[in-house]
Amino acid sequence: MNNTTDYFKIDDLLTEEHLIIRQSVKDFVDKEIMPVIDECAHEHRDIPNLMQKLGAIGALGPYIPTEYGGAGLDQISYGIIMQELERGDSAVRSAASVQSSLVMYPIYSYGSEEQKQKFLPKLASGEFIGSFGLTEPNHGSNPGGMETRLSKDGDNYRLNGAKMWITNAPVCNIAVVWAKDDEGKIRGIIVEREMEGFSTPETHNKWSLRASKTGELVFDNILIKQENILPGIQSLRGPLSCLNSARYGISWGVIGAAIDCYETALKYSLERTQFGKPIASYQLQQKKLAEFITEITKAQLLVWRLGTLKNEDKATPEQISMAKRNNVKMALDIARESRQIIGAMGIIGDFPNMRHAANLESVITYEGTHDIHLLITGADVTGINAFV
Ligand code: TGC
Ligand code: FAD
Repeated sequence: MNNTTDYFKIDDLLTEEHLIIRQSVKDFVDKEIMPVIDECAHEHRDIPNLMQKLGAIGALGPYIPTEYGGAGLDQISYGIIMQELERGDSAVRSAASVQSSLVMYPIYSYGSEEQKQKFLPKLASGEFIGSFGLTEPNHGSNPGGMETRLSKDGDNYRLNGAKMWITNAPVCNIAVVWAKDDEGKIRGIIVEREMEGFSTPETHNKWSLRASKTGELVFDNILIKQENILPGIQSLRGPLSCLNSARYGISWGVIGAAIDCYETALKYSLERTQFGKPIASYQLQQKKLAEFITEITKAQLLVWRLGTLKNEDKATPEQISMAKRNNVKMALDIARESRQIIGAMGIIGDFPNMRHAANLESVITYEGTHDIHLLITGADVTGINAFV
């Protein structure tokens, strides 16, 4: 019997440091997340002090240099951390990936030295929670059409507009917001909680990512000084480069959710007896389990190779799109199918499969929908852009 989830000995491709990081994040998730996640998701509330706890284990900005409070780790370490966090819940990985890739990364890549010193250490420790505002009510897949405006006002600027579906909006201290200036160029702005005209209404009634807060960012003529504008970027390339990093993390993260579903279903199928035999002895159930571990293994190899390319700064956005698309669908399919193995028990919170499946319905939509990533691959292989 070989019931490992390291079926192709991919651990042999990892360093001693990678394995230590994985074990320590696994221990954190087992101790801090697993005991509370079902209740938090049921009650639609955050995991207590999650950001400070993630900061304490180095999960916020793992690849940001240590001089700015990050952990200075490589891209495979970042992926491994995301995988272990999402084994607990996509909301936990979401919190870490928004903070790391969508808030710290743009400040680190495009911010002034003052902005880096002011914000990065507080974001790395979890003292500050950040959010990322790209999506708008009328512009989801097509962020280039954004209506939020940054208009010149004497020596300063005014910010008007609204963002929607924003992870951690209701609880953020700062938001990295993308808006068009008077020349139509896309600028990155650091909006601070206490700025007059800034509000963040919460989005209620979610059936997915229930242990994570989602909301709007509303800008009512907010006064923005030059010191809050990222000087290093004036194009859609800015937010899309952040998405490359977050999508990469997701392509690792969802493997964690898939592994949790697979392990739960495998154990249940060996223990549950029907017609006098464990259900694991029936071919239909074995087919499902065999396919789960096959798909998990393929996904693991894909992200290991992608992480290696990313460490060498050779990963293309199109490769990242392919990995995000493939791995999220893989995890969602496993979550849905594995829930069936658990029968009626699978619909209650004692088992994680339905919670993961519901979460993954968001993951397959955010950071570029399943269709959009397919079109990115389609454009790459044909040279023809099908978006427009
Ligand atoms: P297009 O004309 O192709 O490009 C505009 C400029 O951007 C550059 N570019 C990229 N740069 C870096 N990385 C990428 N992946 C890039 N893709 C394009 C491009 O070179 C160009 O640069 P420049 O310098 O010439 O101006 O843009 P388009 O308007 O046709 O749109 C392309 C498209 C559809 C692929 C893109 O807009 C897209 O990916 N749409 C999906 C939107 C999306 O993913 N939104 C995510 C919002 S954030 C979120 O969901 C967070 S969830 C967080 C959580 O809780 O975990
Ligand atoms: P639409 O763009 O309206 O798409 C609807 C459907 O049309 C999709 O199936 C799509 O694939 C399809 N479609 C669109 N265009 C095309 C085309 N050209 N060809 C073929 N099919 C097409 N955004 C942020 O900026 N920051 C966040 O922190 C954030 N967090 C999120 C958290 C959650 C829980 C969720 C659910 C979303 C979050 N988002 C965030 C928003 C997310 O990125 C968008 O929902 C996503 O980009 C899709 O946009 P949309 O929902 O407007 O769908």
